[in-house]
Amino acid sequence: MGLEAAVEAAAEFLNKAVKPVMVGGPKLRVAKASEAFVELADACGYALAVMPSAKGLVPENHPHFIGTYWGAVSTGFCAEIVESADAYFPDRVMIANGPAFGCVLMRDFLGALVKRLKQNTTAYENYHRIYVPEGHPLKCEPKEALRVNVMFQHIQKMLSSETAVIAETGDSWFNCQKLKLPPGCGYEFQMQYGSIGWSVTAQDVSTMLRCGQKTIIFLINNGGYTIEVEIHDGPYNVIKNWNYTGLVDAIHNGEGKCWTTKVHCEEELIEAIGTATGAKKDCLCFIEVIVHKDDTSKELLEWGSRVAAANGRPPNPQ
Ligand SMILES: Cc1ncc(C[n+]2csc(CCOP(=O)(O)OP(=O)(O)O)c2C)c(N)n1
Ligand SMILES: [Mg+2]
Repeated sequence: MGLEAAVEAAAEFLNKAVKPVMVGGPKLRVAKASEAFVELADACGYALAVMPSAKGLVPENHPHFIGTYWGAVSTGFCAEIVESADAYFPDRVMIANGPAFGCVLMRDFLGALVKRLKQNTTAYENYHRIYVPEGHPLKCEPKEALRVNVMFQHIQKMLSSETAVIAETGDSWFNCQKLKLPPGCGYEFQMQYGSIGWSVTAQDVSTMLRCGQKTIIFLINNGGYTIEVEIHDGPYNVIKNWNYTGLVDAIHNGEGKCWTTKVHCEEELIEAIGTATGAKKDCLCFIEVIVHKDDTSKELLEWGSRVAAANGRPPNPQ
């Protein structure tokens, strides 16, 4: 009865909306509701966005997919559509500011709505109208110092249904969010705590070698805590440079299959990826990518200045 009442109220509300949008969140994973979410999107035709922490749970090749909704650092044209929508699916069944319905499973709720919503493609059509495709980085000069956006073009080409991206905290947050995931490509991202090192630690490298894992690790050596630089800079953001490939070689110590290299330019990166996916594909491959200390994504600059402003506010009176 709870489900029926929730579906009834939601259908009535959404069928009156002018340009509703669906934004998938990370609870789709625990609710095992990704499929029901897509079936509903197919049935109602709403524009489909994803939260950064839910990347990988919503298919990016869906015909109505409009990108990642992340406030000011959303993918192009996505925030404008989401923020101009007049109806959203909330994370529990609460209709506008009105009644809330308990004891409803997300999967059941989405599945039941499939039969009740009228088609409404307005938000997607608006997105499609205003969308201008992204530019691509300029070609590199021979032996030019490697730029991060050039590197990510090559990582993009490595992705398939056989791969999963594990995005570390730092500027990789933003660069990995911009990857277009092909169907079936996994994605892991740590948003709530943003704990650095969560994606890989020295201990993990040792365990990966012991277990014969064939992970490819890109260590982006930009000489510092760049994400922190963009929030608040100080000498503590410069880190002592280690011989990172030497560190992995020491962990390897002749036991297990391991290959390491350092790259400085696009030519070396292409060669390293060729080796990691070819001759050394049965190894754990560790590629240290050396880039300029100020080579950041534009999203980090935008996000960093907003976090700095929020941190600099006087405290709220209690
Ligand atoms: C365990 C932990 N310590 C400290 C922080 C604060 N912090 C967030 S990002 C960051 C720096 C990340 O630097 P790096 O891994 O080099 O990535 P970059 O920003 O340079 O791409 C720090 C110190 C954190 N989030 N978690
Ligand atoms: Mg760094």
